[in-house]
This record gives sequence, structure tokens and C-alpha cells, in this order.
Amino acid sequence: MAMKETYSQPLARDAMAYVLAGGRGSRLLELTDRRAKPAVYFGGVSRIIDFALSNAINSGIRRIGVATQYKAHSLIRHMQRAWNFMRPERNESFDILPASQRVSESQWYEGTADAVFQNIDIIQAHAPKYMIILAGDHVYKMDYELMLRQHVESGADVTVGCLVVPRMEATGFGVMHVDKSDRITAFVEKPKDPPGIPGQEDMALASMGIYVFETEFLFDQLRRDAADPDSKRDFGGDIIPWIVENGKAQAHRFTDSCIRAADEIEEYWRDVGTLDAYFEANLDLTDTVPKLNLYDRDWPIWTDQIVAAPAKFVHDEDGRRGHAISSLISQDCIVSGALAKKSLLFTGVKMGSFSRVERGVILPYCNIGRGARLTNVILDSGVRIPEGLVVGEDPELDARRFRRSEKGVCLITKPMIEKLDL
Ligand code: ADQ
Ligand code: ADP
Repeated sequence: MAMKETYSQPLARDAMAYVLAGGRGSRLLELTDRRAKPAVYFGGVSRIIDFALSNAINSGIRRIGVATQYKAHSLIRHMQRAWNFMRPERNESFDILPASQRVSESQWYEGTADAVFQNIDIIQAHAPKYMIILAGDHVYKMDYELMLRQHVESGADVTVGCLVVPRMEATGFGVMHVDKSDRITAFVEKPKDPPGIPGQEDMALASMGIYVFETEFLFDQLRRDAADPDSKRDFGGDIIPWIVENGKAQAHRFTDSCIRAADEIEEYWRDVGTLDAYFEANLDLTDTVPKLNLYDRDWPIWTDQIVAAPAKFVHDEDGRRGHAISSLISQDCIVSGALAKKSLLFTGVKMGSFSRVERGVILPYCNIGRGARLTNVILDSGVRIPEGLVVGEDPELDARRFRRSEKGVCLITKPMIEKLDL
């Protein structure tokens, strides 16, 4: 187990985390009809963006900006409720930065680099020495302090967080080659045929979309890029390839950020970008020892805590037991004469008598009517399942009524229930 070196002050205190949370996340289909991917619920009480934000706080960063764009309402509301504890008098800050056409009245954020460029003046007011650019749509734990240190020690212009992934899964990533000292020698954004790692040809080194810069250098790059008529104003497509060609870009391996002073953070990173990946990553949490530990007091995942009653399990009027097996049951849930198995019940879910959910991801404030039987389902927030509805036992019927994924998971939303002809 590696130990951290001792620094007089954590570099994180000189850094600002800038979270890009404006993307659409269209592969989550109807789950992102009304909300941006970073606002999608995950793990019983959190939303996806809470992971990047918690990593920033747990790493010691106290200045945070979040750029929002696409369907940002529930994301902004969540952040206002959950992330309002920064203290400006200690030079801490939390800025929500919607694409508000501050620079040009005709312009939304064009690409990820533009989402930073348009807010240069706001960042300058906080005067961070380092900027760490993050994506708001991945579930992972990472100590950014370790990445900041590597950046300073290597003297790079930019440091790019990276992971080893199976080569054919790398088509959606920036893919890089590195030399023996992990300096990036080539970078291609989303290649159709990703280059493998020399000597390990079936794997590729993929960018996590996490970048560390010195603030002034980043601003120079953003201004240079903004003057380039051919640029799409994108970090992965424009800024990073330019620095790889013309400056010094260093890779930071994700595995090196999973080590803290006294113990280790588990090596866990998921994109949860498709319904199946989202479903599986949630259900994994019901394993006896899941790969992602949400009970780690040293690395808590901060979120919105509502005032709510405890979860409750009651016998129904027929004396039938309300119970849950291998499941995560959040506050304000009532399981009455019903069974939840291998499932996650988010806040405020009510299950009526004789109902049963197996392998279910049930988002907040759903109501499951008497006798309903649901298997392999994702229920969007606020869905009311009618009495006796059965899902997960007749694939053809399910596919006509709901959104059925490649692996046979049914996503059920409010409009789908309204259209049901029972
Ligand atoms: P993608 O994830 O495809 O690739 P992108 O769509 O640019 O990149 O999204 C990156 C982040 O920025 C996401 O969190 C998204 O929500 C947000 N975002 C997108 N457009 C935005 C906008 N206009 N305003 C604000 N936020 C916006 C990137 C890199 C790849 C890398 C992968 C890793 O380009 O090189 O491999 O991330 O996931
Ligand atoms: P998101 O699910 O992204 O937050 P909404 O807030 O529109 O988007 O959806 C939340 C759902 O949960 C709605 O159906 C709403 O009625 C319900 N809901 C939200 N907060 C509460 C609450 N405190 N009590 C009861 N229902 C709630």
C-alpha cells in the first residue's frame, strides 16, 4: 500500500473543480427525457453528479463550478438543495453556471471547452492556481489531490485521467498512446478502430474526460481555440489533441488515484450511459460485498438529505409480512405486505399488499399497487403502478408497452403508464 508524501498544504486548496454537466446522455432514453444525465438518480439516495462533486469535496477542493445546459431544471434544483454549504468568507464557492448567453446573445455552450471559456471571468474572480475539469456523468471515487500532485511534479501542460478498457469499448472515448514515462504521444477522439496498447493489443488506454491545467495556461488555450474557425470548442476533440501535438500532455492513471494515506479507495468507475449499464451498476449495490462501497465513512457520497420518516415494513391486514431481501430501502419507504428482492427502493416508495419487486430500480416516490409483480424493471420517479400489473414475464407484451432494453430490462415512465390500455 502506497503512502502519500507530505506536502505543506494540499494542492486541492489552490484548485477549482469545474464540472461539465450539460450533456444530453441520450443513450439513457426516456430516463433523460426530463433531466440531464448528471441528474439521474443512482444508488438509492444519490444522483450521478454527486459522485464527481463528492470526490472534489473529499479531495479537499473548496471551489467548484458546474456548467449546465441540457434540461437542467432538476439538476439545478438538486444542487441548490444539496450543495449549498460552501462558505464564501473562507474563499469557498459553489457556482452553478447555466448556458446563459453571457458572452454572446446568440450562443449556448458550443462544446465542453466553450462551457469553460464563456465563464472565464467568473473563474478569475475565484483566482484558483489549478483547474481540474470533470465530467458530471460518471460514477466513481477518485482522489484528485493525487492527480494534482502528479501534474505539478511532471511539469506537464495538461494531465489527462485515463483508464485501461477493452479495445472495442474504446470507440466512445478519447484514446491515447503514451511513452515509458506516461507522456501522451498520440491522442484520437472517438476512433472507429481504436489503437490497442502495444503488447496488450486487445486493450486501449482511454481518456476519462478529466483534465488538470494551470489556470492561466488553460485560459490561453481556450482563447487560442476560440479564435480557430475550424474548432468545435471541445476538450477531447480540439484542446487535448492540440496540446499533445504542440506541448506536453501527461497521462494520469486512474488506479494511482485510488490510494489514500491510510487505506485505499476501491477501484470503481462506471459510465452508466445505457439502460443496461445503469441497471446493472445499481443492482450490483445489492450484492453482499459490492464493488462500490457506499458505507465508507472516509469517502462519503454527499447528497440532498430530505426531512423524512424511516423506512417501514408492516404486515398487511391479512397478516402478510412486508419484507426485503438483499435490497437497499431508502427513507420514507413503506413496504406493506409486499416483497422487495435484489432491488433498490429510492426515497418515498410505497409497495402495496401482495406486490412483489425482484431486480427493480425504483426511483423516488413511486407507488406500486396491490398484487403487482415486477421483475427486471426501472421505474422512473413518481410512477404509479396499477393494481395487478405484471412486468417481466412476457417480453413481447412488455416491449409494446414499455421501453425494453437489449438485455430485457423494462424502463417504465409516467407517460407510458398513462397510455396503458388495461
Ligand atoms: P464524451 O463523454 O462523449 O467524451 P462530451 O459529450 O463532450 O464528451 O461530454 C463530456 C462532459 O461534458 C459530460 O459530462 C457532459 O455532460 C458535458 N457536456 C457536454 N456538452 C456540454 C456543454 N455544451 N456544456 C456543458 N457541459 C457539457 C469525453 C471526451 C473523451 C473522453 C470521454 C470520457 O471528449 O475524450 O474519453 O469524455 O467519458
Ligand atoms: P426529478 O425526478 O428529476 O427530480 P421531478 O422532480 O419532476 O424530477 O420528479 C420527482 C417526482 O417525485 C415527481 O413525481 C414528484 O411528484 C415526486 N416528488 C418529488 N418530491 C416529492 C416529495 N417531497 N414528496 C412527494 N413526492 C415528491
